[in-house]
Amino acid sequence: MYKALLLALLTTVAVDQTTPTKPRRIWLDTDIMVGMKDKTPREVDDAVALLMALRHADKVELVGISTVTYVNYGYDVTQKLLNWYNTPKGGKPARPIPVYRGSDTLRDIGRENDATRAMAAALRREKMPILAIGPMTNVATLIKNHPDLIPQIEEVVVCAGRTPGLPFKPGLEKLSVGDYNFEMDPEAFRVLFESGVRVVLSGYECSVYTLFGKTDIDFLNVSKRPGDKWLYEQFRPWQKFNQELFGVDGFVPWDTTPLGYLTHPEYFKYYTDIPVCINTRQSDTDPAQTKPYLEVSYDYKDTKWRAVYAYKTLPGFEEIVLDVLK
Ligand SMILES: [Ca+2]
Repeated sequence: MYKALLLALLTTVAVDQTTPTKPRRIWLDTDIMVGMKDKTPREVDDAVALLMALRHADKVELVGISTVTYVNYGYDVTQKLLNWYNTPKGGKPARPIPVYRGSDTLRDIGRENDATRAMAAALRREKMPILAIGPMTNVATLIKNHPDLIPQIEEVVVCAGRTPGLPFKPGLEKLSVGDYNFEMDPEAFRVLFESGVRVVLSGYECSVYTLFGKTDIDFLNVSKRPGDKWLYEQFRPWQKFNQELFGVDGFVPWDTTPLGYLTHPEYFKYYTDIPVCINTRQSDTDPAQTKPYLEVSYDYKDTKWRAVYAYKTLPGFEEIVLDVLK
């Protein structure tokens, strides 16, 4: 009996080794701004997500990359990172990944750009998911101008959304921050949800306890690998700026959880088929104003919008993210 079981296990292992699963082909739409010169350091998480996608090329294959906001800077810095990190693997030459500029203003849903044209062309060739880790403007234009392609979009995986009343207070909870990708272009999210395409929300709630601390990036500073030193010089000021704002010397790599849904879905807890609403009330970042909130709850009865909502990552996911830079 025992022998038979062991044999069965060995057979299973042998089968698994001979049938490697093919990477899922995905489109990446990003507001990457790592290293952009400004009054303060700028967000670095899109860069970590890009590197994580390249690192896990056995799980996801980037068909194309498009930029949204700061599109010229985003285009240049993406090319720079691809030159450093999209390198030959296992003797195979790196497949070039095309990069396209999208909406710069976020006020132009419906106006075609290089990104939306390229996304439409790619979707005409094959079905795939869109990983959209910035504001949703490019995706909304794609949906609005090419409704025939909606069935080709397997799902849109987004870094946004919250459960009702959840404050966004990273670190020592000293300061509220907005739901940036949503608040930059709420109308684009309306277009997305109205289209009926499958939407996965993986934002603040499931990302906030993943942290790149100082010691997690120290090795970049002494690495001989091209690119690492440059990354260190962008990441370290961002960590210090986070300490000023939120009291913790480190940064949350927000955009890695929507990517993680595609690379390591088993590490997430989800609410599936959960109703979604946009609710307007007093702003938690500027109490003199009102603002829209993108919220999910099974209590919402008067909405047709639905999503998969990732609310938690399991132990082990943080290790996977921290390993990306090593
Ligand atoms: Ca982003």
